[in-house]
Amino acid sequence: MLSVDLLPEDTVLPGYDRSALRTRIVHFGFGAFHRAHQAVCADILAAEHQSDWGYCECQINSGDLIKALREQDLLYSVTEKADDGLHTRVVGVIKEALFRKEDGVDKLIAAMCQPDVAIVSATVTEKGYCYQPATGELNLEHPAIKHDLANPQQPESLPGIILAAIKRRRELNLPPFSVMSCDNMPENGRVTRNVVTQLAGQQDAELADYIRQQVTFPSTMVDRIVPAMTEEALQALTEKLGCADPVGVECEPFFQWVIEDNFVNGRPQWEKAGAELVADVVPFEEMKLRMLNGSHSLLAYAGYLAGYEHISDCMNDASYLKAARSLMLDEQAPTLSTRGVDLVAYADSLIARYQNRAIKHRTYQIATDGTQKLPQRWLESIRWHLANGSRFELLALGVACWMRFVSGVDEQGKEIVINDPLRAELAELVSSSSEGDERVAALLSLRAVFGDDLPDNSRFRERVSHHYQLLLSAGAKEAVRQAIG
Ligand code: NAI
Ligand code: CS2
Repeated sequence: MLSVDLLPEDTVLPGYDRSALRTRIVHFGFGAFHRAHQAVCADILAAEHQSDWGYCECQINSGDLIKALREQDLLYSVTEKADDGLHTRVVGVIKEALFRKEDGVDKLIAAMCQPDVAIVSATVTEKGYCYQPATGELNLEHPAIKHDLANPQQPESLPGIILAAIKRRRELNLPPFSVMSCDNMPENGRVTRNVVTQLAGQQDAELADYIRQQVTFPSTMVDRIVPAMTEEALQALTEKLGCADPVGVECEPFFQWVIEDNFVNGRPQWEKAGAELVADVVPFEEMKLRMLNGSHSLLAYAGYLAGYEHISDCMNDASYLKAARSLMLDEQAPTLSTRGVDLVAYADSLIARYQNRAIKHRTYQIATDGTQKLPQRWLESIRWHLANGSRFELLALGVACWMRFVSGVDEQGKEIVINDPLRAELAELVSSSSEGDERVAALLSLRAVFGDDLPDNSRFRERVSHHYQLLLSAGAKEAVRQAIG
């Protein structure tokens, strides 16, 4: 358990009066990323700018971290790691912590109905929104959505729980809150608005209208590499801190947060802690999702297949480094609406971040949930190239590597455990197709991912098949080498 007295002397502790904080933000998804990003920003505001914006942290599924957090006075540590050293702070802005399975969903809804609450935010991974990745619309066939339509008082999906709180606040004559997604989706505010209003529309058209008119869903671009903590990383952290911190996280020093300034009920002065408040987040999101996350996914699938465990291991292979940079600059940058940003400098800064060997970011972690990630990271850019007649060899290689990965057997014949909400559909497509072109055609038929256009596009299919065949015959390292020409 975290014990503040045992921590190294240079640890930054919450030196402010924690009792002066109020629960003004309810956050869903107390994962590694939130702990090292939005919560740190709030902590800086409390420590340096007398902010009273405190958090209620909520977990919809698992509760272990919430239990551990409660045992250590709602405190945890964040350690920034660069090649040349460490920097630890203890975050003190959490006022409450709840999880549905123990506390019950009523408590989560009640937390959002406290008069002081002005913002509900989320980092629940892309799949938590129960949407169709290809369209950004609510997936009415999603089991949790089906459950919530049948049991609107006892919801279990993020859209259902937020909807119940909006409805309750309205009945209580309380002002609405803003709903802010901090997940890696394009126009994450629009996606969140879609799923919440579409779910409302299935039950109560008037409530759906109220949401459209009264609730805002600001979009955000979020960036900080925060790898999942492994047993080994937690053990090493214990040695560094002088005590265990099961809620502790490690991350890179880099931090970026671009927020659409569209809040109905006030917001913290995030700009004082380094965030950028803008009118339109789309150009920032596109740049980050395609250049950073797009290259991450290529390195994740091609790297995993080649036996590279971490992103920094991929950077030791000159072909992989070149492939990542070329994907960013030759295949993603031309598709962007971003203006006034030096994209070459941006690409170089991304490569430098990937080379941080102190950050153990597993390729397997980034390779999870591919069906939820491919559209925004690669497929929109591929559509752009198809329309413009330009080359997209590395993007096509990425799709082929994903197909090879979800086929479930690595280059040494070992099983790959697939972690993806469409795992069952993927397994069915793989087991009912023979290896080679038939497998490519089968996986392309997944319209929830590839939409209605790409499966029938012969140029796209041909380039993916080409790389897929090469992966089968020569392996990932050779396929990457050939793709960079
Ligand atoms: P994590 O695995 O540590 O946490 C995921 C969180 O989502 C957990 O709180 C989990 O309970 C919750 N969750 C998962 N499925 C859910 C569902 N169906 N319904 C409700 N809640 C669900 O992952 P981490 O690192 O915190 O990342 C979360 C998301 O944050 C990513 O998917 C991404 O969108 C975003 N992000 C992550 C970054 C990173 O480097 N880790 C950086 C930038 C954004
Ligand atoms: C990664 C991201 O897990 C993934 O899919 O690409 O979480 C990445 O680390 C962040 O977006 C960096 O900000």
